[in-house]
Amino acid sequence: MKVFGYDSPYPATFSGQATRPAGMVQLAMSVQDCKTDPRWTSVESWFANTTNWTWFMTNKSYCGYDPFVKAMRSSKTRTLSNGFDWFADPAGIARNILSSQQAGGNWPASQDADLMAYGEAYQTAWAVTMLVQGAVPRTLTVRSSPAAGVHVTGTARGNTNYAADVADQANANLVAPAAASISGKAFTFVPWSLDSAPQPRGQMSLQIVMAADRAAEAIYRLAGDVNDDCQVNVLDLITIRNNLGRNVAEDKNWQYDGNGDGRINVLDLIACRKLLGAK
Ligand SMILES: [Ca+2]
Ligand SMILES: [Ca+2]
Repeated sequence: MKVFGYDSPYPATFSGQATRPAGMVQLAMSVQDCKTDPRWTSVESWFANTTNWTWFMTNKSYCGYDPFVKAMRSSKTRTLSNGFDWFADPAGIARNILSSQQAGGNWPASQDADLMAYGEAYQTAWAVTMLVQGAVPRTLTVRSSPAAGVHVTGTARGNTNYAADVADQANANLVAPAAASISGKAFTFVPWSLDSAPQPRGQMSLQIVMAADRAAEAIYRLAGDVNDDCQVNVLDLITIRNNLGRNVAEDKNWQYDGNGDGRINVLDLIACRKLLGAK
């Protein structure tokens, strides 16, 4: 049987459990949108079939599991097209591998004729690698507004805008600089926004539990620029006027409190007027 050019002396169904995922690894590494490639979808749907999956699990062929884990991880496939969590589901690969672990912590030698001679150490190394690497990493998207180009430090550091891979369930930390120069203008950090929820003002360090893909945005302000157009002009005065008396704790009203005294009143209009012309 040939799958993606692999040839095998084994019967079709047996060889497919290693050649199918090995082909998926190649697709994940060499085709940009591999998940829409018909070669991928045909093989993926094979694994998404419960009967095939049960057969795959029953065989306990780590020679097949290993490329499958690599294919899923490199393509960031957390669940198959039938919604099945191939790693963490009770019928998934993680518990299947763990169910073979022996009291001493090791795994028994493979029952595959070709691999048996390599013994317990070989199978144990393979099992541990799959358990550690199998969980698909989460994506942390980090942006800054009103413009990109801010250097964020912490465990998931980078220059905005960027996306970082973080291990599933791990903690990530982002630290925004208090001041940033964007297109030659001096901006001041205000708050982080995490998954669109504003965080405390002035808190530059953000702790994130990566139990899902998450999105953080560092929000900066040019003093006086309340409508986010990177200029301070009459439109900002009008915007403040339209929000006079509003509660600063609600929504994004804090941005109209230019002098930071917790109220939106005429003093903020005066403060903004002094900044007119700043760019
Ligand atoms: Ca403005
Ligand atoms: Ca105020």
